[in-house]
Amino acid sequence: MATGNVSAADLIDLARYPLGDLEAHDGARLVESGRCTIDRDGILVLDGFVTPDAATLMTAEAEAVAHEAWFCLHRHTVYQTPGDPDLPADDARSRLVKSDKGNVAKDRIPADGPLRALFDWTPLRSFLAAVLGLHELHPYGDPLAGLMINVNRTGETLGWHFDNAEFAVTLMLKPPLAGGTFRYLPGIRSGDAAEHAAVNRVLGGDETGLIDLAPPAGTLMIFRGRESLHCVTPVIGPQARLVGVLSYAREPGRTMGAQSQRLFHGRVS
Ligand SMILES: O=C(O)CCC(=O)C(=O)O
Ligand SMILES: [Fe+2]
Repeated sequence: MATGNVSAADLIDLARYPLGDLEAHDGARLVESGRCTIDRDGILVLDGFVTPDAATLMTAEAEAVAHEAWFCLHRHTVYQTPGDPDLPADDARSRLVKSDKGNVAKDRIPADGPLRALFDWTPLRSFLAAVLGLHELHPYGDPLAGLMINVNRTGETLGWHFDNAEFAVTLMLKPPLAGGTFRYLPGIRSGDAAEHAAVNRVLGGDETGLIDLAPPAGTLMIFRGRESLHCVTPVIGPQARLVGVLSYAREPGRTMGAQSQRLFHGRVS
């Protein structure tokens, strides 16, 4: 497979995931079952979404730019806020966790490479909108955060949190040798005391109901991250965990703002 100007249609296992024609029988069935799964579980895990050859290509691309990652240690509540000093220290809304944020920004990912081809591919957006029950989706307009590669090195972790975005799309590019597990507690965002109690239980170390995923390279995940508490456990071993993060929104031109860019990328676009 050539590396320059790749076509996304050549990257995806279209026999298994017929994204090219969602109106046709097989495409419609894929959408229907994907939608049911997301509605039930808050997550859709598509293993082998990209072909083994494409996964090899994408892993190599990610490894080649991983040194461009910006790293920062971020302390935050599960709601991704700095914490509220007026609340008791044991309140779910003020307890702090830490995240080792490391990511390669979109403008450091080759514009003619496979990850970018997948991100830009219109049928992928149509598929995501269909399984999420949304009218249409647009790629983030942010020149840094629209597409990223999350990099977690040994000992690094993403603390428990709810996403700000209503859903997240990730592609595993390189799993670590051990650790680096994506861990989540489905559907606890009730907005009331039950939610806060559930958050406190998880932060206190209670593992009841937690689901662990450690997928191989080439697995696509579509996740309602605003509804489910989730984290990435510490990476173990010398191999960094590399995950592509594809960001889309209901409206065109969504950006992050200079403050977030400075915090998560160390610069402003
Ligand atoms: O790296 C992952 O698998 C998930 C990352 C995540 O939860 C996030 O970036 O908000
Ligand atoms: Fe998240």
